[in-house]
Amino acid sequence: MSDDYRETGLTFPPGFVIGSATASYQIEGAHDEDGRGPSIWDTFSRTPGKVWNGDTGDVADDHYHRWEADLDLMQQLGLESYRFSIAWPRIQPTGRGPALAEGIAFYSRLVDGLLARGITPIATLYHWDLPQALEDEGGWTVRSTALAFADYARIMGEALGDRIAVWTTLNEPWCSAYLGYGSGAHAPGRTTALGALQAVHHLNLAHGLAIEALREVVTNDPQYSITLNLHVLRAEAGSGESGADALRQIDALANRAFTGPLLHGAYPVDLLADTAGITDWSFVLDGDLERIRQPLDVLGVNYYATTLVRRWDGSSPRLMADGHKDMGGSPWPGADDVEFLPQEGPYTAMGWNIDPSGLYELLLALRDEFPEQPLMITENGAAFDDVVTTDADGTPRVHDPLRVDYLQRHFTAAHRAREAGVDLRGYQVWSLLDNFEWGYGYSKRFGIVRVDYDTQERTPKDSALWLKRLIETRAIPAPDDLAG
Ligand code: IFM
Repeated sequence: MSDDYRETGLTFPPGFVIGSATASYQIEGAHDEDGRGPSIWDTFSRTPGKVWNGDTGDVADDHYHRWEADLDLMQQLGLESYRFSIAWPRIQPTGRGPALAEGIAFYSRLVDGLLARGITPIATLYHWDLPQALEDEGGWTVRSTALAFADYARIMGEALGDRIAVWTTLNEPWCSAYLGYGSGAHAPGRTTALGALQAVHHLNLAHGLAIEALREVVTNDPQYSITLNLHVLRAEAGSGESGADALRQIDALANRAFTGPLLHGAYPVDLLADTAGITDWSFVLDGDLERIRQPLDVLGVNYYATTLVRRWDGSSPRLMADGHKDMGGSPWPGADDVEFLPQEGPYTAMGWNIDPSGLYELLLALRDEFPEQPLMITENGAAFDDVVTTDADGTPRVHDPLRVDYLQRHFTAAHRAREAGVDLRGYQVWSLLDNFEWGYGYSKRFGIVRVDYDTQERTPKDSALWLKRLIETRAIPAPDDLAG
């Protein structure tokens, strides 16, 4: 077994679903077509200074118009599954009221197209594009947004609930709550500790209510899930008890604020104590915790990098290398005395450290805490500064050895976790297409397929051909073993 996780030939059994993922605002474009209402990301990206280069999702990858060719591309790459998200404001422009037929028709065609190509549809109901009208009423800081989300989930269950294989309620509620309402790095860009914690609870509640609504209306036998970006935390070597306590505090905010209510039916006692100066959590009403704790057929796990912490003693400026854009507020309510330390490289173009052992550790930790809980990697991938070259015959190529290496090492970690007894059901690479990377606009390319934003031309990168080879052979290929 190699220590660097660069193994080849390890095989994944049939039934381990390998595919790729995207999200609506990041790829669709067509921001004002067919009745789509504005989302918080339309507003945020139009606000000067919020997104690099002033980029918006107005056009993005123009997937709304090119969906059919994109499905063909997925088929050519041999994807077994496609994880996409539904834009709530395409269905309900203000987040309430009757569904727009055009919005439903778009996703219905997409799902039919996937099924016709033998690709399993994994649908996420919320990947951050909240209807702006709901934000104007308080967004995720208020309970009514969770209730509205349940209505929207019901609409989608009625429309697609005969065909979706896996329903994911929320993508990374950590980001929605703490970056959206705490640090201000994400839409809606609000910056209060209380708002962030209210959002945590209302997102958790929205998840529970949505699953209840879906269960009432779907007619097939889907799997229900939520996707979390659980943080793999490490305390600085030698930081002793204070480092361990900093880790515990961040673990409560980052991880257990979600896994606690979702899987144990309670918020962690230490989270409530750590945040007592901000709130008494009286927005958690009787019955909420029962509704949040829904049996999950599969827990979605997104993993990119690790996080290194220690207690800040105030003797020098506080280090905040937590991998998120600094937009003034804090994504860590009540943890102003925790430092986030730079980590050993190598790094991706996001500045995130590459460490496949973190994925392995995370999967094993989940197995230990939730032994009966099946898992799926719903995102893993990397942004790099790709270079386009041209073959002698004029064919464009993107040789992206760093991304291939990243994937090889993380697939190895996933394989090792399975060997160690983790019930890991699949792996969705982030992302199928280069796309709108939130506060960084189009400057960061995560795709295994290059998108030329001037022409919308798609070019599968070497990483896409490597993934295709993996799916064809079921074995981790050598880095230069690319499908033709
Ligand atoms: O692009 C995002 C995605 O929308 C959510 N998870 C992390 C990705 C990379 O930052």
